[in-house]
Amino acid sequence: MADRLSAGTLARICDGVAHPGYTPSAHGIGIVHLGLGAFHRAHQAVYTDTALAAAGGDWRILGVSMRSTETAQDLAEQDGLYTVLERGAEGIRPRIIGSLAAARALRTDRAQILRQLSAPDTRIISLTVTEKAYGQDPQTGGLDLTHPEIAQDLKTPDTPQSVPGLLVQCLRHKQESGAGSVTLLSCDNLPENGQVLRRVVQDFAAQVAPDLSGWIEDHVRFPATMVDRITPQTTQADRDEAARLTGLADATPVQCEPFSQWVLEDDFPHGRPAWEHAGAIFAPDVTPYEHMKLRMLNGSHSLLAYAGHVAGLETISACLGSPLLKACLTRHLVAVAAGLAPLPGMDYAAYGRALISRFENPSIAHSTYQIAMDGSQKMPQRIFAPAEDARISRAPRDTYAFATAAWLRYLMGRTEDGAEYALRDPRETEIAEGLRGAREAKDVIAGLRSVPGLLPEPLFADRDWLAAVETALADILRDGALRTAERLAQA
Ligand code: CS2
Repeated sequence: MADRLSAGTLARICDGVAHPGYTPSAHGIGIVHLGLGAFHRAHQAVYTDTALAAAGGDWRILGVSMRSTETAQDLAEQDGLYTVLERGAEGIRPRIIGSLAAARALRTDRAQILRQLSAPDTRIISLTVTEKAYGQDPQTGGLDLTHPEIAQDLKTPDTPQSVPGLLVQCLRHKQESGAGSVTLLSCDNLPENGQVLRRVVQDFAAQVAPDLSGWIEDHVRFPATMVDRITPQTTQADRDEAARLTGLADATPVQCEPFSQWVLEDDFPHGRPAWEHAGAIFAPDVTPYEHMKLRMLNGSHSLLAYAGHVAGLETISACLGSPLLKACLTRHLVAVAAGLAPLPGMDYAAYGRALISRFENPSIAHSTYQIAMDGSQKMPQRIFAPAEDARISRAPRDTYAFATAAWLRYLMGRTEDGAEYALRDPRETEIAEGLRGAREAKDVIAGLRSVPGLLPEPLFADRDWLAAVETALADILRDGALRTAERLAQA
């Protein structure tokens, strides 16, 4: 059995394994990060590790698990150290990351977390909490006051469970103690994620502390970001590989692709790590990058995940192994790129080709079922927004209709082989009710249109769109997702 990775054992790491090029404990905490999942640890924490090695600073991270306690516990036992396994064509490159100073779970360490969140040293609070954690009402864009967690937090604002609730509690403390301003940095896959965060925080504050609104306007920044790195869930194989390659056992390594991208608005009045040393791009307007990434990468992911999952394809690389789906994906990327505003220096066709080879990476097993999760929160920005743009500009929409039909087919909860699965969507109860008894495409669509805000107007009020989705869904139900994809690719 290998020794456990920790500050005390780090010196015993196998020769040649990359590890912090600085003394981690010499750097104080400047960031609290909410959402200690694999993505944060494969992305922002790696950028921060590189920045600390290159330029120093008190910018280590306190990582907070909003729900589970396991990851925080595992990381605490490893003094915050963990292994990133970069899986590329030339094999696996392990690297030990030192930017995480501590890891805590909201369920067990609330007081310590609140203290660090409210401390003057905490100049950045960053987030990767998934789309649904913002509690945004899809119809108004504001905070959904009926969201169960939000409704609960409004009654008990001193022990918040939700992200807006916790942030508002922290901002109140900062206001009362004169702890100064802070940057709230959303790193979730939402368009204009900074604005979304500002809105839900302000809406929550308006309910519990109306005098806080002005203070937030003056003291809190909400830069937008675009984040990208394919990071499948950690498996036992990753743990085994980490121990084999580094000589030290890691209970919670992360696996990811070599590619990584981060585009941010540079709005950090109290400084930030020198992330540019790790390749971060600071742009005055992140929106075109967000559109490109959400629509080309994430939209393609969702199309493949729904079509692939119902057809029995378990990973994105397996989907690309199907010439039918690959042709359909290639066509989708061309259509999406045609609808994007030009971005100086960016060649969308080349970006699309690179995406295909990233998706084909044979050493990354990225599960279609994982990506299929939370579709009600993902489809609007990934598929419906470009479809709506295409409606307005009268561009072809069949590829978006197919992706939508594949999602609706997924919502029926049974693969083409008849295997049942859980939808894993925050709106799954309403979806199941809407679908009760529906078998035919027409009834499925009508049933889901009765679920408020799930299928957005005016897109679904458009007869041509409705007919295209209905035809695609009827085809999928009759001939399967792959045959339907093939027909689309040949159109
Ligand atoms: C994926 C993303 O799970 C999903 O919905 O589309 O997590 C995707 O892998 C990342 O955004 C890549 O940067």
